[in-house]
Amino acid sequence: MESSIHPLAKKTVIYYLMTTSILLIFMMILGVIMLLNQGEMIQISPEWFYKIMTAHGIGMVGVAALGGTSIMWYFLSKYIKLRPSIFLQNFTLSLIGIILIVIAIFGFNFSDAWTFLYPLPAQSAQFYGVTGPLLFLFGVLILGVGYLIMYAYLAARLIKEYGGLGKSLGWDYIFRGKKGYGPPPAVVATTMVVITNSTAVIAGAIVIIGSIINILIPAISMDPMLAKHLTYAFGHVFCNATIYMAVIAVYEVLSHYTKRPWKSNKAFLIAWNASTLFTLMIYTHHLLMDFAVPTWMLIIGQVFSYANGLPVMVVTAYGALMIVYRSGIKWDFASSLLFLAMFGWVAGAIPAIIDATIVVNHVMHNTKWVPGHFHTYMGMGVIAMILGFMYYFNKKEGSMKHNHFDTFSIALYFTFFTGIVGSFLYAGSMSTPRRWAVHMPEWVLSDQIGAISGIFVVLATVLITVRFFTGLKGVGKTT
Ligand code: HEM
Ligand SMILES: [Cu+2]
Repeated sequence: MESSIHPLAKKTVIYYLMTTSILLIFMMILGVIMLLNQGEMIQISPEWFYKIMTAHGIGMVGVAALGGTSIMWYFLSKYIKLRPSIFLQNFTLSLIGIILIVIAIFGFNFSDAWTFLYPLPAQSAQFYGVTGPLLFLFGVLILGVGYLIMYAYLAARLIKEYGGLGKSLGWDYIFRGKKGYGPPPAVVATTMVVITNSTAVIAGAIVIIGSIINILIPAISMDPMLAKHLTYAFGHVFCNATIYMAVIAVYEVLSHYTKRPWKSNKAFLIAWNASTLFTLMIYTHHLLMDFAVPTWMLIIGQVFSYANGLPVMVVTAYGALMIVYRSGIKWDFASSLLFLAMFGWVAGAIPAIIDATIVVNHVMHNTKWVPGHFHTYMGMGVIAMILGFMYYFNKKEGSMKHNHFDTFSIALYFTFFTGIVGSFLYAGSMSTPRRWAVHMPEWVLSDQIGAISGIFVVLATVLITVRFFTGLKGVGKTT
């Protein structure tokens, strides 16, 4: 059953991981620069701050998506024969998208944040010219098209192999009383991501095309409220989907290490089905401040935000504890990173649940509390899973072995990432607004603590990345 991965797909995994890790380091440096500026340790102009913030936001989402995709493809290949050219085309279109985005930001001053909320791009087009917003929007569109093609292909493959997406989500076991275990977790998770993220990317494509038309022909405009709905239906779900792709590594790697299969029992299948549905429903928590949105919609946003990730998180955390319990598992770089990552994910959900409460949201939203939450689940969850997968890949496909150096860099990463998110959450609880280039004197200390922690996180990530690149030499022999 082991690695039936096509040699070209294996090479492509390497392209994905190399791009992910290098981009990650650059984006982290941009994050540190923002904190150094907010902490008054360096001074950059507000124009530069917002360019950097835009690049960091979209770049990090891209990093998580590329890393997550490589995990999904690598493990899904164990169960279904996949055509590597599709995997490679997604990489190519992503790369083209990234290049256009970089040119838009640093060449043409696009700085409307990665959420490109309509009508901001049209307004800044009047200021800096249409090239920046158009390049940026086309960049994101091309990237989205790459994902859409990949998801359409995966959907077709899942339907062919399992007889339908309902079947690959285990409906036979949930609704028709079929006995035994459902499809492998990698298949269930991929189905969930295909359904939710295709929807998200289509919503994103509609609003991006609308925005592009509006920039070219200002007489044709969109309803800003509708545009905001579509934008967050895209942004929220796209970010969320990265973790549902990356978590496949937790299932596969922990079961490989413990030599116990991670089976899709009924609770597991119900959880994934529930999260599929909820993920699509809850983006309205980004609109809790918009009084024009009908109350029932906001209540759905609130109630299901509590429930959203919980089912999958609970079955995953519980499953991981059970599979590890008395298994005599050998803890090394991959198994420990993936185990820790799961708790980063759980920890990151707690501040989100607090913030999703409407009354709290009115105070906390748009404060640093929000970056505090998503940096926890992205940085210590998704990214840690991707780093864990990088080690696993080199160990499984090459000959890399854990050493004390790895223990050190992993500890460094988690310790100081806790410092970053701690400083964000603390700043948020003092009502420090997010997305402000310049901070009041009473907020500066938390920024400085964040910046110093950030420098150590960059260092840890550089160490891990260097290990990854040197470990790849061993993989070269087998590809
Ligand atoms: C060394 C690590 C990092 C540092 C120092 C850092 C720092 C920052 C800072 C200072 C901001 C702006 C906060 C504000 O609104 O005032 C920010 C925003 C953001 N970061 Fe990070 N970050 C790091 C890692 C990450 C990672 C790993 C991810 C995701 C994978 C990420 C995703 C984002 C996103 C999506 C935003 C929002 C941008 C926006 O508001 O438009 N960051 N980060
Ligand atoms: Cu959201």
